[in-house]
Amino acid sequence: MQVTSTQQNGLEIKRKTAPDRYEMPDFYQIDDLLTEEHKLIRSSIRDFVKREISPIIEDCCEKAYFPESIVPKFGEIGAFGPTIPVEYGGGGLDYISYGIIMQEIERGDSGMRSTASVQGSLVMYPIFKFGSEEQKKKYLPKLASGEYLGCFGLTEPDFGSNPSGMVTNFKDMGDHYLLNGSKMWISNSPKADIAVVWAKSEAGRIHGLIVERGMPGFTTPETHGKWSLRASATGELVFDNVKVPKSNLLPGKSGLGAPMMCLDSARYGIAWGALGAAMDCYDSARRYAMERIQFDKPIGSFQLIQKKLSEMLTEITKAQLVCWRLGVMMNEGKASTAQISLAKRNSVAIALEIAREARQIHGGMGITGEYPIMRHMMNLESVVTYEGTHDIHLLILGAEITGLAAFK
Ligand code: TGC
Ligand code: FAD
Repeated sequence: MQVTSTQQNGLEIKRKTAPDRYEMPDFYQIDDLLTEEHKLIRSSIRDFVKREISPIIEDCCEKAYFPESIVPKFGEIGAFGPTIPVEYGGGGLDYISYGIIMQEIERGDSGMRSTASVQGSLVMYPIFKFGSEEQKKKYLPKLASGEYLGCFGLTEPDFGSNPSGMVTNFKDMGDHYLLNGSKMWISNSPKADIAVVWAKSEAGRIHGLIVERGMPGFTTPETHGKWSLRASATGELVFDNVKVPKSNLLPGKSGLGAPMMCLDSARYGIAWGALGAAMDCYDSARRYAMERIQFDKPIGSFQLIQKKLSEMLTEITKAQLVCWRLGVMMNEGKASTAQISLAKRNSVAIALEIAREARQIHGGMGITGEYPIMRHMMNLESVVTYEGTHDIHLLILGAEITGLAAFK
């Protein structure tokens, strides 16, 4: 394999020239359920990932480096806000297209998908859904093109699974709001131009506010030492008497339901995305099983390896059908939060299990950056926790089944 290098922000980033040989499994011919436009979108995003992400991603993860230059490129290929109407710079596409885009990007890397899904579902979506016309015109086209990068601040140091307890708050000062508090574990925060921040009013009601980089008292310290999502920039949002113009409050909806609606959209994207990571692990394991010779035979000829591959394909096929059907319901506007929880929880759980089995099939090579397995596995440890943990989604389903919420 040949390796060349480029300088990015003073850091040497290596670019592998070995081809990315990914082929997607489609055992139940789910392609027949897609339109020509869906397939065209998929092939263009797949080409982009093979060209722009696969050659650098292992090195970026090794160096814990967020390749910021990907942001305008995501804008160019329409990865930001695919479902937002064209008049605001979005793609005007359906939810299946959105799912496909997230799947192809996360096939490359979960951290890269985080960058895209936070921008689309957690920054552009709330501005589109709850913002004033002036806010939509001001921010959405710049977010769609990648001129602006955004982040979403819901989680706080003491309030993760229980966001309704948040303490970040704002006071009405007559001609502006005064924002205080902090958010933690925020994807994109160290590089973001704007943050959609959820905070309580003096009446204790949750509202969304758009906070811009450069507002005095607003800082975004980076979180270091992550062994997961290493190519994604994660950080805090700290508000120390930040003066936020009144025109930056999202007027359309208040209460926890507003950020939860954004999470419905983002969790849907993750259901497709994590499946992309699972398919990349399966594809690599299948190929390795046919190429690796032990006891004078390809290891793929042994029953135990075939069992692993067969079980992987079974879970992938089931999850593909769940995601596709959920996409159809999203398009019809009838997918419920619990239906989305089932898909997010299932895709991430099967992806983690497939990554672990694929790691075994690759033997010792599976722990190296020659193959994508360990990187996907470590990334998925974040994906199983963010946007609602594995157990929180189980409880959302439990509440749907019984009518009894077991959170508190
Ligand atoms: P609960 O009493 O159930 O609800 C409070 C109010 O919110 C409303 N609501 C919804 N409305 C619309 N859509 C939804 N999906 C809604 N879910 C809830 C609900 O109707 C109620 O309204 P109202 O008017 O009656 O007050 O709330 P709870 O406090 O009991 O909490 C429920 C729980 C635990 C399910 C929920 O809070 C939860 O999902 N917790 C997990 C938190 C989470 O997912 N955080 C994600 C942070 S963002 C992130 O991780 C980004 S990672 C990005 C990346 O890099 O990809
Ligand atoms: P906790 O809520 O403290 O949970 C700890 C454990 O307790 C979990 O196993 C959980 O399932 C369990 N638990 C909690 N409550 C219950 C209960 N009622 N019943 C049973 N078990 C329970 N947040 C944002 O707002 N924006 C972002 O962009 C963002 N990006 C992130 C990026 C990364 C890399 C990570 C790791 C997190 C990110 N998050 C973000 C935060 C993420 O959403 C939270 O980590 C997640 O919601 C869980 O909160 P917590 O970490 O505080 O865990």
